[in-house]
Amino acid sequence: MSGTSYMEQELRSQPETWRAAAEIGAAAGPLPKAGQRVAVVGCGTSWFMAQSYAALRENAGLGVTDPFAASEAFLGRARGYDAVVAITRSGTTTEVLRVLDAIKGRIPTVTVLGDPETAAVTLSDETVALPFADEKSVVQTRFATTALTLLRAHLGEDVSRAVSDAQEALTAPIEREWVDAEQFSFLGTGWTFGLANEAALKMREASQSWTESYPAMEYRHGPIAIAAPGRVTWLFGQAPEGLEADVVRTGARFVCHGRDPLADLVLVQRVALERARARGLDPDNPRSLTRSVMLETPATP
Ligand code: F1P
Repeated sequence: MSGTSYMEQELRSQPETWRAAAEIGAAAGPLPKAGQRVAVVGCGTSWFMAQSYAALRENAGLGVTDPFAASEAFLGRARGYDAVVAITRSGTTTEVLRVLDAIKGRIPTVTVLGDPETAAVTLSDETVALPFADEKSVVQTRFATTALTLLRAHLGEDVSRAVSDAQEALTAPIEREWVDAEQFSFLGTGWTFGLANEAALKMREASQSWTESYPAMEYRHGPIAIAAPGRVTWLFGQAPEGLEADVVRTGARFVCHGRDPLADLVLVQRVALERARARGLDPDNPRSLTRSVMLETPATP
């Protein structure tokens, strides 16, 4: 691989696209208001961003927020949702379109998307388009993190430290041990659990690596059995008491940085790229993956 893959160009633009999204998010827009009961849906990377947003919104006391994989969304009347947020880079993912179609006219929807010329726009009541964060690489990096930055800003967070930490994460050294490691377990708590899921998916998609992800406090309940020399346990955010010592005892490498956790995900994206290069893989065209999953059946069964 040359050093000019789309994935590399796109991931390097994140501080800029985050800044732009923060401005949009901070302005009043169609995103859910404080107090509304919200469901958030997406697939793959977009589902994991939904998980992070939901935890942030709930923890900020802004209202019930439930994340769902679009294919497993429970949006029945009894749940009383005031709004559904859909996240999709492509705007063409079948499961997301099916959800939008099924609840049209019943629950107000707002879709955060990369491509505004797609079916998701016609099926949504409102949209927030981030075309400047859309991507050519199949493997998503900047759209996902830019969408989450938009949502963080909309929740009232000051994301300026995240932006400067992302800048720093673009030049932080990548350790040889991370490129060569046999296995990664990514951990998080609260909103960083979604980031852990996304980090694990990124490594699988871009570099066919063996990765797992768990809520940090679940790790000792079985998954730590996988930790061993030559393997890495990477934690986003604050380490629960005693966890580092427990991991170090296994001989696995424990990694936990002080930068904003979303910026730490940028470093993992770079590690995924390096691992792809080391294995002669093209991260822009990963095995068995396409830009979006478009199933043959129409939106309405
Ligand atoms: C969602 C998604 C990607 C995944 C794969 C298939 O796309 O699941 O996260 O990497 O390429 O599509 P989207 O709905 O955000 O466009």
